[in-house]
Amino acid sequence: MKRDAGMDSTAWFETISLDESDRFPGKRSVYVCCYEPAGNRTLSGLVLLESDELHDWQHLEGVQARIVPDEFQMACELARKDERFLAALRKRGLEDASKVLIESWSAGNFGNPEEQNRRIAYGHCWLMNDAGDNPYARPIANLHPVFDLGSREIIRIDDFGVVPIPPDGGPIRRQQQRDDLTEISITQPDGPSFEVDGFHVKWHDWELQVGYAQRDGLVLYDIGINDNGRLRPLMKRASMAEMVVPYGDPRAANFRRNAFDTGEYGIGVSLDSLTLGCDCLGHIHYFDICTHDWQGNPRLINNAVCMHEEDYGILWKYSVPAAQQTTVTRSRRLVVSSIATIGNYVYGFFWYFYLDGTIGVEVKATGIPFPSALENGKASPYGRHIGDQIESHVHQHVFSFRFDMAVDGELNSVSEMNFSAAPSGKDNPYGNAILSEETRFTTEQQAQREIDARQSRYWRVLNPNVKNRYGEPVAYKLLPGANSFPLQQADSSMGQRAAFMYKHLWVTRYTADELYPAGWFPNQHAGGDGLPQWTQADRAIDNENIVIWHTVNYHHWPRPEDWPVQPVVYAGFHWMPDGFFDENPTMDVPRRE
Ligand SMILES: [Cu+2]
Repeated sequence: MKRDAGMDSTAWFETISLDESDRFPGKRSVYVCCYEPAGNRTLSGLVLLESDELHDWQHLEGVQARIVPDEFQMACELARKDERFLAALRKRGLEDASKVLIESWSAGNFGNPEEQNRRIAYGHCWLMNDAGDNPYARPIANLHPVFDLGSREIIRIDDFGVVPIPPDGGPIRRQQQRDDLTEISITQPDGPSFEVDGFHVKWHDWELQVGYAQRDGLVLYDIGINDNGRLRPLMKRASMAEMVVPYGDPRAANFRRNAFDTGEYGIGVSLDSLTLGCDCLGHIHYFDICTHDWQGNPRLINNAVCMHEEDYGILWKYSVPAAQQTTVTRSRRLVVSSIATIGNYVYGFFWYFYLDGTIGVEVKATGIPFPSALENGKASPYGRHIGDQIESHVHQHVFSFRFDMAVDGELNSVSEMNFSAAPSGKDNPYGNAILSEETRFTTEQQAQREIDARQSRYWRVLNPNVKNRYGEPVAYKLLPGANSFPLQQADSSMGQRAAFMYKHLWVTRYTADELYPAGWFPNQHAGGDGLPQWTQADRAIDNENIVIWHTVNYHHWPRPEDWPVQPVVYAGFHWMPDGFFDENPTMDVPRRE
């Protein structure tokens, strides 16, 4: 394959994955992306599996493939042998480079001429703790080897001055563990309520297909719900399509930290193998995922996706006091999840399907917050003192979720709901009137919107061609959860590269290859690709095949309680039926009296 594609033997595979381009309908084809170090070339194309033919194979000028795990390892080893780096370590009293972890983070694009037309990665360094269970325990501030991952060399060492290395805070794994928490075991004596056929899942009224992409990680296809014997589609494809974590410290090289974990590294390649009783509890169905290593050989991730049912408290309840009668039903949800470890951080991506037609989307963030060393014994204005001589800087975790919608069919529309207090006056004599306003979007540029809690704002995806019992178009609403606003200047390098984060809602007309909101190749990209570029066409989106993009921003001002390991924090939102059904669809759920 490498020879046919005009590459030398050093070329490695960034991605071999399902081709979702519609280029060859009805045929099995895969998308392939390679990087050839010798020529610093990124190449991509499609391979037809039956005939082994290569199509659209091209060298992508000025583009850098994602950074793969092997490059992390290679860069770490390069630095440990580099005389300039070892000298910088000695300046800090460090003799043993094997105890130093060097991670090659994406470098961004800040216009540095020395970094143009090369495959640059920016190093961050830590000294491991003596117990060996925290490689990030002791940050080595201000020391950054700058790598050319293509030519496999260190082009320079950025050293902004010695900062004392924080003391060893001891092991994370404490010897003394409490014994007053009794065991919780979850059993389903009759087995689970779901049926699995390969990757196809049926549960309650729900049907969906579990899928995978190397960038997105978990992808759900063909989500639909059975309603009186009719399978009603909702979404053709749903995934977390991009995420970026910009940090807010402008000093030394700290402005560099803004990883696009999806587009620059890949959530899918970083999925954990999950363990029963640890990651998941109850009656679990695991899906194994087959991906590949950088030589193109298959690599199996066992237990990459976990699926199970969870009791979720009460579903609905009412009482008739006169008859001394109370009726309650129990809620439960189907949970489909995966967890990715990317360097110091760990992200869980959880999809919840509820009996009442609600879909919950939740990110669980944990791991080790990025630690830096205190310079003068005090936290900087951009960080918070969270450990002995350790601060962690303010940052945001910004996620872009992509939904190829199909609410009761392919043609959908989108509207925005806003609520406001009516002005006092003749029509509002008691000052209590609440006005509702629904605005339907007709083109892409109208549909770039922000959250607004003051107006209880949410968005509806409706199908104008299908009406409910009351003559309204059937709809699902996108209800934002806790969210935030980006605090990077929009004209900054970071702001332009992650322009998607300035709007919480984007709507685009479906185009097969528009999968990633910061473009296909964000690594070292100068910015402007993806959503801002596509939506310049301002395509029609009313009663069209449309895609919804929702941005979730988790603002993180670290706490002492986030050290040495951060308890899970949550960010997410819900899709809820909103006139999709004619009444509460759970009236047949067994009641308890
Ligand atoms: Cu954080």
